[in-house]
Amino acid sequence: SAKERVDDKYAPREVVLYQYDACPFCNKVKAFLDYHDIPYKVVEVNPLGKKEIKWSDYKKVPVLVVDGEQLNDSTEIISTLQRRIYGDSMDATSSDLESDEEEKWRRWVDNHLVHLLSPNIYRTPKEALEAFDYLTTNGNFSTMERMTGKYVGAAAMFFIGKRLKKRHNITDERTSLYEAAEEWVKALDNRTFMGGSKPNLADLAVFGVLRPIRHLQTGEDMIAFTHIGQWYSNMEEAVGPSSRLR
Ligand code: GSH
Repeated sequence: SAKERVDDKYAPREVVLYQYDACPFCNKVKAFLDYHDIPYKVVEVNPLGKKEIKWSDYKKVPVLVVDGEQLNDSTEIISTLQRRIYGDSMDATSSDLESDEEEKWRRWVDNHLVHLLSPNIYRTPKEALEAFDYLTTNGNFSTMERMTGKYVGAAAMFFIGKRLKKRHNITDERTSLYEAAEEWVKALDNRTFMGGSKPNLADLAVFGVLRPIRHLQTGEDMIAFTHIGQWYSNMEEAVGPSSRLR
């Protein structure tokens, strides 16, 4: 199996993820934890007020608390966990070659791929409504917020999507997303995963940010109109079921 098990010696004891359920950055961290079968608790943060992270100076999600220690920023969190899990056991020579590529594509996810998501999922009023409905179903909102939020929120996101599109110089959001998907497939260069027979951190990052949009119209279109589907299925199988504690 492509699954990675963590040596008990390095496994964290208690892991708590402060998140928004559909946030791409949070989903990167979840993909890493799920893949490594690291059990974690989730605290769903209410984005209006964020009282669940009042105790923190850092005001974004994800925040991961590992055995009492706070880690911020998805990429930092994953790098820190990776170092702790593998530390000295990493074979320096063979991994050095890969790490340039791996790092390059992890940066590509943070600097390019994530910016394509909002303009796509909120592209049309219909899609904005679908996406917003999905986000609020799993998110931490009061009934009142949920009810008033649906149309107002979807409309707001529709316009925010347009503004982000402009800011990141995107002319056609679907074309840009399809191009990104094909760029990734090309980078795989016929390997099952960028990491070879097992996913590396770039595979987990791409998969993580795409997972929350997979069953929205955007995700369905991306699977239908690009060649990313095979890799995506391989990732689903490699990552396996969530290790989230209920
Ligand atoms: N670079 C950070 C990471 O990779 O974790 C970005 C995290 C981020 O921007 N998170 C968003 C956030 O918390 C949610 S998707 N925004 C602040 C807010 O909601 O007020």
